[in-house]
Amino acid sequence: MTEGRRKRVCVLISGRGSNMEALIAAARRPECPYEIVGVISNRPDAGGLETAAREGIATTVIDHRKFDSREAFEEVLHETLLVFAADLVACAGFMRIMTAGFTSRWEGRMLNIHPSLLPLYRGLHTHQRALEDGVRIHGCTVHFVTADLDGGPIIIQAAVPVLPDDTPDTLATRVLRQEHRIFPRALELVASGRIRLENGRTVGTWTADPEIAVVSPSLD
Ligand code: NHR
Ligand code: GAR
Repeated sequence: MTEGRRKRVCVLISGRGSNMEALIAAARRPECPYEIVGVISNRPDAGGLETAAREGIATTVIDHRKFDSREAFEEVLHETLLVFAADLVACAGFMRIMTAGFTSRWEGRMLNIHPSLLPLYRGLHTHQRALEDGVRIHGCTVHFVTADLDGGPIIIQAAVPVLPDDTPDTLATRVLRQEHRIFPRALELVASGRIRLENGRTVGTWTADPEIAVVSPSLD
């Protein structure tokens, strides 16, 4: 990845693609260190495909059901990423578990947005599980993708309160607003080289306001 030019990003989706839209919106700023060069969906009916096409971004469908194995699907996925000359891969609601063979080829260059404060609630149905546990703070995480499902090194997190009348849907909506803020930021940090994966850890420089806290329930 040479310095100076914008890093080429491919976005992997399986559905609606609202996180993909947030990444596209951030990339419109001239100072953004990345550009979205392609969107790949494993589902032909993913709503995000239309949105991407409307934005003038190249889209490709790789229907996993047409392959005999995960490896055969991933081989075509890998080749497609090479055709797009992707520097970085952003998994934005991408719902296929990837094998170690594939993740190792993109290690340090592939990010995922996950709807929980990892390492809590890896996997699926995160909002329902958080409500069942009665946690008062929930959130989302962007991490590097490794073979360890939802276990790769963390890049950025955002926390939100859980409210008494929350359902999985209302909680998902609150978390999703924060996903749209932190995913573009994480991609910028990696694309600019400020943050990187090294020896299995996220290293680099970042700042955070040490006075900020999400307190739930409120103290007043
Ligand atoms: N693959 C690896 N190796 N590592 C990660 O960290 C990954 C990954 C693939 C996807 C996203 C993840 C999430 O953020 C992700 C992270 C799908 C499933 C799943 O069970 C689990 C976690 C995630 C995504 N998928 C089913 C499967 O058999 C299919 C479910 C469906 O199609 O609806 O692949 O939560
Ligand atoms: C997002 O909430 C994302 O965090 C989650 O799916 C939603 C996709 O929404 N990802 C996973 O659950 C990965 N297993 P989007 O398509 O509108 O971005």
